Amino acid sequence: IVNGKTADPGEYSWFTQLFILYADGNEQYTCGGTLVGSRWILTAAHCFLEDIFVPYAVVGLYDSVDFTTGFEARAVNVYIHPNWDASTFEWDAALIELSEDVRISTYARLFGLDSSTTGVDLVGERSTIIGFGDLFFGGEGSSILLEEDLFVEPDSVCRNLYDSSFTATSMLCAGYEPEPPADTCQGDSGGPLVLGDDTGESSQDRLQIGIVSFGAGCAHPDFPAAVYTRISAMTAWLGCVMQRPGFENC
Ligand code: 4AZ
Repeated sequence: IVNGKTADPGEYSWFTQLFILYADGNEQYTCGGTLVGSRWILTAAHCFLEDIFVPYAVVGLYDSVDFTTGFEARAVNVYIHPNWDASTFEWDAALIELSEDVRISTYARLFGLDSSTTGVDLVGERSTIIGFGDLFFGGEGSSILLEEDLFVEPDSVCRNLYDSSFTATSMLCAGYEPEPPADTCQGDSGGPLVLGDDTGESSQDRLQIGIVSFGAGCAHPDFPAAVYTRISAMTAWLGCVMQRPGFENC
């Protein structure tokens, strides 16, 4: 997160960090996610683009080197959205199945998803981004969980910035006010765009409306908005996978 502020411990208890093992043996935390079922983590499909393996997830992580607040669980399966297209980034969503149910605590809780039918107008709503991603383009990640507020923008804003790369069916546009320019950055992918800001209702009552997907640079002055996966377009697939894991036709 660029220009973010430090979250409070337990404030984003459904926030999950994925630990990724590369084929060369390197281990890194490269993507965020959210706990959306007792043993299900929602993240971005593009987190699996490289030759990688996700050995485990830590739910409720606040400090990247201190796992005591988090619940660590092994990943056993990854379900990629069937319409995911790696060349266009359409339908950028994946569900990770954990080997066990997450033990719910002050720091690890379930998160609600936007289950409204597609078409509910979110434009102009305040929203929140959260993550351990880079502090500036080409920089390093944060060791403490950061958050910042954005606005949901009209689709036309991202169409103007990203041309035909933005398709509103599976994508949502969210942007920042110029000062200070907050944005998601590398390493925040797979994390949530949350409806509402932290001045309103408690984060436990809030809903996830997007997944960090792509953008040009990070808080670049020419690109004041980035692209998020539209959760309301995924409702049927999410319900199907979590209710019938392994079913071929979700
Ligand atoms: C990334 O590389 C990334 N500012 C994610 C989001 C944005 C840029 C890059 C949007 O994961």
